[in-house]
Amino acid sequence: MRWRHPVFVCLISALSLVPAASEEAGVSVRDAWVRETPPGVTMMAGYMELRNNTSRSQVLLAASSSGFDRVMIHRTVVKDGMAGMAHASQIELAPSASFIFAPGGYHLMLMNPRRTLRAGDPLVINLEFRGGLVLPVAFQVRK
Ligand SMILES: [Cu+2]
Repeated sequence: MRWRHPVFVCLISALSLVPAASEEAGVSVRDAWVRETPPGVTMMAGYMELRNNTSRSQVLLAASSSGFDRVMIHRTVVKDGMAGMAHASQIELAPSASFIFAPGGYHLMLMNPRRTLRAGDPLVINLEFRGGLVLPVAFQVRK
């Protein structure tokens, strides 16, 4: 089975080190996950809780992942009873504040997966903050 391949196991151990690095940078990320979708679906959504551990505001400007053609910051909006999505150009985190991306609200819109992601698969999404900080975050694929 592919999971048992030594190179793949090595990749998983490297990814498990990612959260520690995120905390050193002053912004920590908790509960980062992506909802599994049926094969052929061209968009997936990612959720997480961001926390600013510094005394300065931090601004999330963009995100990217080698697993997708494009990652955008979106917000679910309901207008005239219809749910739609709006692009958010940035997310500002006040000092010591948390910001939650959750179903029905803000999400990372993951466009055109480059491979099929199944529950349990590793996935890294890079979060890009103002000032040049880039945090690689390990997301968990869940059912
Ligand atoms: Cu969206």
